[in-house]
Amino acid sequence: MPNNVIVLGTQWGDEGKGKIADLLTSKANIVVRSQGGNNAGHTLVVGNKKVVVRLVPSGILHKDCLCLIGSGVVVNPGALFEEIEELNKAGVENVESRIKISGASSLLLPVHPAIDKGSEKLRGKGAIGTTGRGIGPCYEDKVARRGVRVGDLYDMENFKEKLKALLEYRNFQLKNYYHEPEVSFESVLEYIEGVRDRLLAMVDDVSLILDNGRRANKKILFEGAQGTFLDIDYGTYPYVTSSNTVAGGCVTGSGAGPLHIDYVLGIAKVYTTRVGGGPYPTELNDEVGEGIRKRGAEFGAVTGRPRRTGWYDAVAMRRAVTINSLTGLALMKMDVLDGMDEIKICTAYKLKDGSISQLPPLSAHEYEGITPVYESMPGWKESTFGITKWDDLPENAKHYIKRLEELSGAKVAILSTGPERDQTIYLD
Ligand code: 2SA
Ligand code: MG
Repeated sequence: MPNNVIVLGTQWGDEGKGKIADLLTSKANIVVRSQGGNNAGHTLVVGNKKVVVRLVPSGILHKDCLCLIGSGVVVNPGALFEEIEELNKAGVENVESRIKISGASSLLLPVHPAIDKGSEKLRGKGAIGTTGRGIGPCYEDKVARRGVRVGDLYDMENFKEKLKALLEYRNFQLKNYYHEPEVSFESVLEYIEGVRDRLLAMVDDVSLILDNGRRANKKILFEGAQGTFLDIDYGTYPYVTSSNTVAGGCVTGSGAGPLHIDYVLGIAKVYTTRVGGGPYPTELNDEVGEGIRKRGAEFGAVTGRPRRTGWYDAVAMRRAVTINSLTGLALMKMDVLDGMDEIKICTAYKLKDGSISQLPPLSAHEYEGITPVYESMPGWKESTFGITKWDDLPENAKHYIKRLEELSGAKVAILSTGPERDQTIYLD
């Protein structure tokens, strides 16, 4: 693997980024998160231990790896410290001293989840199905230039003024639009004072650390969260998250220069899943989909929500390959498709007017009336669980993967056959 690698999801999140990031971080010196917050849930399995990281970069399990939280991340200090406690309890070494946070990252405050829940309620049938963590409202405040940032905590007089203005605005909404209890200035200030010193001790110049690391020939991993089709610009808007989940976001959200990326690794499952609302052309609302959910244990890592399941979507993948300038693909959860008679791949969309499209539309409403055009392939009866060599795969499984590669236009570099680190096939 080259030095500066982006790892990101090419579907709707939960592609298995945690496992791949964890594999690559065993060699990485630095891992950086550039967007999202504790809406992410990256499940890492090491030995018989299962750890879910949310805000903390996946590199944390490797004791010499430096973990950076970039300016594009929304930081909930309480959630961060809880996560650090869990990692400490799991026996991970020097957790807190290895995490560095950009002073330009946004502070997610106790008022943000309240707004998130209030606005979801107001959306009614059109609810986005957010994680309820306050991610969207925190980004709203950032973009509206009324947000508070981690670096604001250096000057508490200035911070208090900003906080007062922010809460005045948000409490007006809570009271008048959402009919939810207001969040008092005193309670937020007390909370912030309780986390301030500890948080400030972690602040550093993330952009500079990355540049120094690059010059010193260090291995740097940019860890994406959520997935390409949850991107605020290129996802199925408005059923998206509030940050840029595509490769470009890894650059702006970390402060690394755009020319300093050597490889973009896209992660996809050999089928698809989605949590929350929004278009999903290949969704299976039948026992086939139920089987995939059961065998794949497709439930949200953060909220426990059952994930929607469906066939692999090569149309969406075409867009993911170009928009992220994917160098290679890691295909995950191969074993979940074991034992099926037939497997389908969506190769095109048939639009409402009958025309055929090779690429997905840009907005959610344009998905109305779309039906997937499927190609059918025979399944395989043998188990692929834990296989580590390409040659050991059933012939039909090989054909399936080769077909996915052909349709996507990106090279398959990794194939995962189980949750453990060594249940992996490397292809060259
Ligand atoms: P939000 O909370 O504003 O980011 O929600 C907006 C949409 O983004 C989706 N979203 C996700 N989809 C999959 N996985 C995510 N993280 C957790 C996980 C989810 C969980 O890794 O398992 O535990 O439920 C994630 N985060 C955001 C969300 O479903 C909305 O569609
Ligand atoms: Mg996840």
